[in-house]
Amino acid sequence: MKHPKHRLLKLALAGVLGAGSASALAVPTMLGFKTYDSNGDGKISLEEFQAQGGPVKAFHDADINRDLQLDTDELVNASVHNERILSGKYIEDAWITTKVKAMLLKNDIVKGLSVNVETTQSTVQLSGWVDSVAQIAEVENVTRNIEGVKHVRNDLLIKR
Ligand SMILES: [Ca+2]
Ligand SMILES: [Ca+2]
Repeated sequence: MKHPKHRLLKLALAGVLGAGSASALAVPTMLGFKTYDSNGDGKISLEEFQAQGGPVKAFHDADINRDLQLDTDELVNASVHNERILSGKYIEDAWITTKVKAMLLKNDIVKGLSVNVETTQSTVQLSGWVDSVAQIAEVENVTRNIEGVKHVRNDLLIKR
């Protein structure tokens, strides 16, 4: 049984992450910022990104502050991320698991909870019991910000 609020939160997060095509991850970053920024406003919109053949999912992955625009830093990050994928340099799953656990321990909002962390091919699976929706969000937030984490599966539940 899933707590209704938990479900709502998951839906909200899914909305933020966008419903783009999950296929091609490749970002044609070799083109450079100015090639993308066709209207010259210093930011790359989704339309501009797609016009150069950039996949929707890559755009959302790269848009760290989620303002639906890519700035230079975000494009550079996407580029680095992309090169890692292309060269097969995945950050090791065990390292990610260790790092997530360490960061959760340091976090005042969620420390002391028994959160299970498992990583498979850079996807982190979270499970266990917490006390509130805020804690679910915080655990997910902490996890997403760990370097090398590509996806988070959040199956945390709220204790009754
Ligand atoms: Ca622009
Ligand atoms: Ca942005």
